Amino acid sequence: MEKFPSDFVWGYATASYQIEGAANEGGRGPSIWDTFCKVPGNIRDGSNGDIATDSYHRYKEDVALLKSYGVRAYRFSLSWSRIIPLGGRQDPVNQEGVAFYRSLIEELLKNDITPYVTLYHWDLPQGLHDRYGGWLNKEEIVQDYVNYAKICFTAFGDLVQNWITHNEPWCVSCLGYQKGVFAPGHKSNTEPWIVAHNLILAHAFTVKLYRDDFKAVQKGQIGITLDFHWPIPYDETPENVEAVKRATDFKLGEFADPIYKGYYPARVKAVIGDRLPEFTAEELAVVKGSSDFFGFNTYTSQIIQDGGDDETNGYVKVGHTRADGTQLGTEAHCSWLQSYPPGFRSLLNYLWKTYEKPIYVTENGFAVKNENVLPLEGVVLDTDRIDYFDGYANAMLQAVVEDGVPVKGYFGWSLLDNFEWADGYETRFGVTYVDYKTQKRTPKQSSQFLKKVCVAHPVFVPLDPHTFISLQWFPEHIAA
Ligand code: GBH
Repeated sequence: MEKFPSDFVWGYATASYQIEGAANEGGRGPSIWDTFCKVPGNIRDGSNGDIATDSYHRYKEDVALLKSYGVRAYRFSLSWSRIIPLGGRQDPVNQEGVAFYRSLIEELLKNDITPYVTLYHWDLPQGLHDRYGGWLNKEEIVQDYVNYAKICFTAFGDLVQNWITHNEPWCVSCLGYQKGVFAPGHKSNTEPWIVAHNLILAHAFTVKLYRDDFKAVQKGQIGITLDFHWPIPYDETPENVEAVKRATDFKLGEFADPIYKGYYPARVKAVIGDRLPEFTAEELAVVKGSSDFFGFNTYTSQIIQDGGDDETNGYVKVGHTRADGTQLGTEAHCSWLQSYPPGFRSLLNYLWKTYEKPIYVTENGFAVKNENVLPLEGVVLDTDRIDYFDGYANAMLQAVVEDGVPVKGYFGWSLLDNFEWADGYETRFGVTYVDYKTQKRTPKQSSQFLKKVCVAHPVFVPLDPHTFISLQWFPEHIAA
């Protein structure tokens, strides 16, 4: 019977475009998501982030909610185009935007809540996309991103000691430039690799700037957040076991290997060939080792089969149904997500053994099916979400206590129901129900469940029989 360490960080996460609203207020310039949402068919319910959860105006109420949920950390993102409306290094800074984030940070600190600040959660200033192609233009975007980061470190770094450069660069490059299901909606087989490369460089040169010019005084840490779901082979045929490794390299290794080890994965190079840019020696020196921790978001596990035409995942088919026809776990409102705690434990072990960095789980959460109507009595009994958090917290505890994985913190996704990108407002991930007509916030039962976990650090019973650890597909990681 064991507990989480007493300095374990518990928090909730959000992102600017998903919650702020006030799209045309406070001097904010448009981002590529404002533009993307206007194209009919891009967002399932035809909605956008113009109002979202109105957190630009209601941030004090949101901080009060965090406080009432017993967490001591909050991960949120800054809207680049609220700080620099046109985005570029020659463009004016919007002091009203800076003041807004300053007020939010001060409100958090007043309530003993530590800010974890993401610089980029997908909302590129439209100005940069129009001016030179945004993430496609290495010479320009890296300098503009570093300049934006410098403004943020200067404006907030006296109060912020935890920085995350990018959120899920795989989603930016592959969903934005290959599948076209996220902004800016491009469909290309060359662009995603250029964008991925430029995202890595922008991240790395920003970390260098922080370490060279800010860290000594501000004493913070800085890293990146990647996304990954634990892959399980459909069966033990060599093709499907190899497919798992390829999927891992394409989705995780594409970013993690350069940043933590200093090279692109061989399997990605072999398939992408000269569409994959190369780092110069000087760039590589900056890229390698450019993250103080391993930030990652994870939601589910995936059953992987060789084949298909999806290059972004490494030509594998992704599902949740095992060879014997059974499902991995409880289905969510969105088809890509099923609850499967054992995969979380395995993933934490894999990340630690492969990359050897302390880990922050910067997002983890569940969208309960058909949660759209607030029950009349105002109590949202979100049992599937509670079960999810229970299972995932247990799996994490086992990774920490039994396997010795240094997980430093955990952020539930999300504080509030919010704008779920291409899903619009139908899919709800919050521990707080938001009535989008009135913006009234109602805590769901899951918020009270997680409160017990993080306030009391209760004792969990380790080794629930279903939370086995399964690293057998990566034999190099099995302890002797
Ligand atoms: C995270 O993305 C995001 O960081 C967060 O903003 C978001 O609200 C949260 O998760 C919940 O979704 O891959 O073509 O089937 C998680 C990664 C990327 C998973 C998009 C679902 C669906 C489109 N997500 N993906 S596709």
